[in-house]
Amino acid sequence: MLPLVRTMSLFPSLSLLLLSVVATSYSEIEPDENLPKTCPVITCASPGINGLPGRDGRDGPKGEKGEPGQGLRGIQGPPGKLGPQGNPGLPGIPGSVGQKGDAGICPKCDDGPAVSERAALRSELDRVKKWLAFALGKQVGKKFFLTNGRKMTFDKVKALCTHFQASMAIPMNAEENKAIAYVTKGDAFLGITDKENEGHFVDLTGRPVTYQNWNANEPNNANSEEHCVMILPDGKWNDISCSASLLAVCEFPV
Ligand code: MMA
Ligand code: CA
Repeated sequence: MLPLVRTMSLFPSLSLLLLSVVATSYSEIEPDENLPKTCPVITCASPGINGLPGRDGRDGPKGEKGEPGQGLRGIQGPPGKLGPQGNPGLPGIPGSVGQKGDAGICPKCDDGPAVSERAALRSELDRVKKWLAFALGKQVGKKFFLTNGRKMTFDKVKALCTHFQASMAIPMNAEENKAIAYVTKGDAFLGITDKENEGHFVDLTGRPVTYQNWNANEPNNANSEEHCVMILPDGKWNDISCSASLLAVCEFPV
């Protein structure tokens, strides 16, 4: 190039000629948009053709961290690992009571003789009851009516029956009434009075009598002093003074 520049300075007309040739050749070439538009008019020495691009420079410093992305959320990941064991919970409420267990076994508890002894006593008691039923009284249902053959006031009969763990005879029905009449042959106190309320007969437990077997024209409360009840030989009833002396008859539970 230098030789050309020097030559052009030496021969301006030649330079113009050369330039026109160059210009002509440039106009025939398609203009390159990427190339800097250099002025083709030469007022000074014409510039040379651009050299090849240099090599890439070294990497710059690392940039600042970017803002979080706005992309779609990913799918849920797999479950995490099992955490540590928690503290023990509070005690639960008590359960319901279980069923009764089986009877225990006790090799040294020798209850064989006691069991056989109870059976023997039960057998003998049954035989004694039969003797009494045969010799002394008459059993009706679960009652035994017995008399000791003695006469006394109402209060004495009541105390006597209580002493023997029995109660005064109270007929609850015709069968029991008949049994009492049979045992006493009549003239015995029954456990019935109207002491509390005249004309309202109740038994010794306070219950109004439901079964009654009054004799004709009874109860008449003769002399206004008859608040107890007696059974006659035929089983009929008569109200009588509690101070009268009549047979004691008691009823015993079987
Ligand atoms: C008569 C009769 C009865 C009365 C007794 C008292 C014999 O019967 O009046 O009602 O209770 O006498 O002894
Ligand atoms: Ca009477």
